[in-house]
Amino acid sequence: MKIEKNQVEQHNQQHSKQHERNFLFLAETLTNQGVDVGSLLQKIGNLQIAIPSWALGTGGTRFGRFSGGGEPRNLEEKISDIGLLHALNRSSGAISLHIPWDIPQDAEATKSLASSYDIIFDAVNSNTFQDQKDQKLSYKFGSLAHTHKDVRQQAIEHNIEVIKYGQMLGSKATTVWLSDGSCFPAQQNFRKAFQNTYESLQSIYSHLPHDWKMLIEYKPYEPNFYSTVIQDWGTSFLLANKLGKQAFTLVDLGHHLPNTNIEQIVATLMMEGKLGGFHFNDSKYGDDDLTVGSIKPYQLFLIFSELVEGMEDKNSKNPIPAWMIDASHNVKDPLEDLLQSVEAIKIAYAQALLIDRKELADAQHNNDTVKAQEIVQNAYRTDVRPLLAEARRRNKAALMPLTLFRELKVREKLVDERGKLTIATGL
Ligand code: AFD
Ligand code: MN
Ligand code: MN
Repeated sequence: MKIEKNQVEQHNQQHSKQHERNFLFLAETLTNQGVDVGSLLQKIGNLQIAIPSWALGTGGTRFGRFSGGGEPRNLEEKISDIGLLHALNRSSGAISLHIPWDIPQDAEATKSLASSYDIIFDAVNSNTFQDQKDQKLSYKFGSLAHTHKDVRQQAIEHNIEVIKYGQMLGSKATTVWLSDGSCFPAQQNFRKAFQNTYESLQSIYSHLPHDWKMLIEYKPYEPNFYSTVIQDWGTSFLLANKLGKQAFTLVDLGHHLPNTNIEQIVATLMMEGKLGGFHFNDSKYGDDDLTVGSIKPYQLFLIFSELVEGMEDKNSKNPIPAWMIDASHNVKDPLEDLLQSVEAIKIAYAQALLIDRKELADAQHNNDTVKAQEIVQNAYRTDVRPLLAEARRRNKAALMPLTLFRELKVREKLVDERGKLTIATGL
């Protein structure tokens, strides 16, 4: 199924009256506050968020998985699903592949299919947290950190292969997330595990094309419960610094222990020019992978406040991070969930753009705590949704993507096309 331009236009016409009223009112209020609404709309409209290929099917837990129907059965259908999202919001113009789940059979054909939907290839992801059917050695006790050299070598070669697939498709980064660690005290020698990981990453890094980045994720626990080799941002940052200019830390919002001050991590990494990528999701307990902004929207906004400060800093050496959603949908329709996540990201971004940086800097300098809070909360409490809708309208996307998704009965049509019992690869 494909969403046609005239279906979007028709929807926009139908809803334009109400939208214009909302937008004009907000635009006037913001203009009176000294905000340049034109440039704000441009920034909001330009932000693209990559969709991971593994988030298009129903996710599950170790207790089970309840498939929703019409899930994409192969890479082509995953690309076409993202094409649907992108047609609706013009903000999801990139896909992130997980190898070996998404090995392209014919890279040129895959590339041209994606570009027919205006989609490019974001970071490629390796998988050494599972054993594949035809795999010689097991990753049960780790991959890049494994005690045995031949296992480490196998994992290194897999990562190099992932980069090769990415090159064929025009990706510019590879993301390494390791499940390596231990479940019990004394199971693993921390120093050796770290050193092995570092040396393995060095081998992979030496195969990185010169215009590529290596993004290193960290995670405090799961699937290993006692220790994780790259447990926190400090360890990832340490590795990235040791590896070199092309290595960066990737922040996944779900990969922190409760109450961690993620916005402060973001600020520090950006200051050091080492924030390479971002995985958005939300979480109550751990790596819950819930819809972005569904649990802690204020935290998301504060994180965006730091991201905006980092991005708008003219002296910053940090590249613009690779934005991606890394979520899992257990009860919602994955496409609807992703539309909600993109919307939440853009809301937080727009609100962060509204913060009066100069006033805030003054309040901070004068230790005026009350004023500093007022400034950021004033931005946070602004209903920016008409700005998002207007930015979409200007990009020829739908005023209300989720409403149009339902009006067009997209899921019903996908179930008709693909069947009820399809299952997408992923977790
Ligand atoms: C993990 C990580 C990582 C990985 C993904 C696999 O967040 O991004 O690639 O899940 O599905 O928890
Ligand atoms: Mn992630
Ligand atoms: Mn995760």
